[in-house]
Amino acid sequence: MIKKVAAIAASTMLALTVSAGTASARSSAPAGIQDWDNCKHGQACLWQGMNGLGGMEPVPWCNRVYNLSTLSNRVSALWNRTGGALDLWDGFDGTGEFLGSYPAYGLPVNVPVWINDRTSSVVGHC
Ligand SMILES: [Ca+2]
Repeated sequence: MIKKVAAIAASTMLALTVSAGTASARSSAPAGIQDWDNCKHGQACLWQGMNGLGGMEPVPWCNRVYNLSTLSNRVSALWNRTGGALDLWDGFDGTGEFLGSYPAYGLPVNVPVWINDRTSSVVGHC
């Protein structure tokens, strides 16, 4: 039992180390690129985990309000590869607190800490 706990702790530490390394050196290191690249050009994608890890959900855009289901209150990273800005909202149907807007053809990013796990709907502009 103790060995199992130690192994889990060790693997968690490793995951955190790898994650932090990916965040700081993403532009030059290939690690994690395959996760971001699940999002295709022309899509706006949301991830449950930071650095493009975990469950991904592409969202519709072009003047669409889209309510998240499984990723509601779980979004930690996004990549807007569409031709319009992507707005994040705390509530459903583009209501509640406005959490931020991400420009067209932007970079893959982790959302700021203050909005982590808060997005419940998105509005993709044309
Ligand atoms: Ca929310």
